[in-house]
Amino acid sequence: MYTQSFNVPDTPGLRSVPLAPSTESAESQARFDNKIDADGKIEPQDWMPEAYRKTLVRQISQHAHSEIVGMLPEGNWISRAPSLKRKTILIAKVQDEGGHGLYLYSAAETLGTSRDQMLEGLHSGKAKYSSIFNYPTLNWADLGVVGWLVDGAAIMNQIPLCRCSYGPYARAMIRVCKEESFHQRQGYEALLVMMKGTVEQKAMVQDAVNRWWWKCLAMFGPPDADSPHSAQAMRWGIKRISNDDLRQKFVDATVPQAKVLGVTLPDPDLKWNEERQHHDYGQIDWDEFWSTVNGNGPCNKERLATRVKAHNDGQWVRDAALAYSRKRQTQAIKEAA
Ligand code: BYC
Repeated sequence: MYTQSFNVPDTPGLRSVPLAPSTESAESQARFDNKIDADGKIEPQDWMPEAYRKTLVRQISQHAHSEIVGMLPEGNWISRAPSLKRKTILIAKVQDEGGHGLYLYSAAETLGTSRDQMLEGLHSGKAKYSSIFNYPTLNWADLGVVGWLVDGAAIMNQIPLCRCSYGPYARAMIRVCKEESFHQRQGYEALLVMMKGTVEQKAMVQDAVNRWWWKCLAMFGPPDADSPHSAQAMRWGIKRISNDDLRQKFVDATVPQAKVLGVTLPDPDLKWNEERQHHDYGQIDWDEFWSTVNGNGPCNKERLATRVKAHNDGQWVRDAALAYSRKRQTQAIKEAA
């Protein structure tokens, strides 16, 4: 469905902006600009404008937080998966999300921000994470829909990030996308099985699709005209495709999948537009999106409280690891003396 070979043309849907002015030496700036213009990679040791660094730390750390918080709505279902096979798959998936968070924190650390600083941002509520994880997973059909639609939207957004101008982020995303592709397929397959089941099972799938569809469309971020970061991020080669263009690609890819599955996407305005060669779709409720992003969604408080508790409960592990590492160092010094 979505693979590494998914082809993403460079068709920026946004006006271009000049490179951000810098107070650093003109020579360093020119080297950076040339590399960006030549579609090269910026590496951690390279000079970069502070605004570029800041944008990357913001985006990569928020992405890492999303992966870690994203483990929660699915983790809730590990003990209630309907079969051993589904439980094994779900454990592997949740573990993968934890791994994605760790690659991404590591990528952000190469920009000079410590993991503790990033976690402080998450735990204090200052840093954002994806709006989608503030909604509840009410039953097993939700887990299938999270795989199909939430992971599907995530891949659509993340494949272009494999070509991001910052090397460590781009390389992390290649592995993340391979794993996400599996996640999306397993969700879709779980739904296909349910859709061959009883009337009640089919109704559960449709109900879950009804509840998640619009939230997934909002995952791509605000419309381009209201997206403060997009134009500059595209100029820097961080973002390759705009929020609205990715949303459109997702809608176009999902409509035929819904047909095969036998579910209706809950949008009376959804229809093929021959002239645009794309599907038209209805209005997203942006007030609801911003309310959720700003901390007032159905699960924001619960998600943060769970993360803070997990971090605090793990303090003894970090203390023990540090104590062990100090002991090893002391031993090594003694042996060398
Ligand atoms: N939720 O100017 P914009 C996953 C914020 S992981 C919350 O367009 P940008 C998965 C945005 O941060 C999914 N906030 O920003 C994991 C900004 O606020 P700040 C996560 C959102 O950065 C486990 C403001 O709105 N994926 O799927 O150019 C299991 C203005 O927006 C959202 C990533 O993080 C949102 N949905 O574009 C299963 C991918 N959208 O920072 C699945 C990497 C926007 O100024 N990130 N905001 O306070 C990106 O590609 C970009 O950061 C975004 C936003 C497209 C998300």
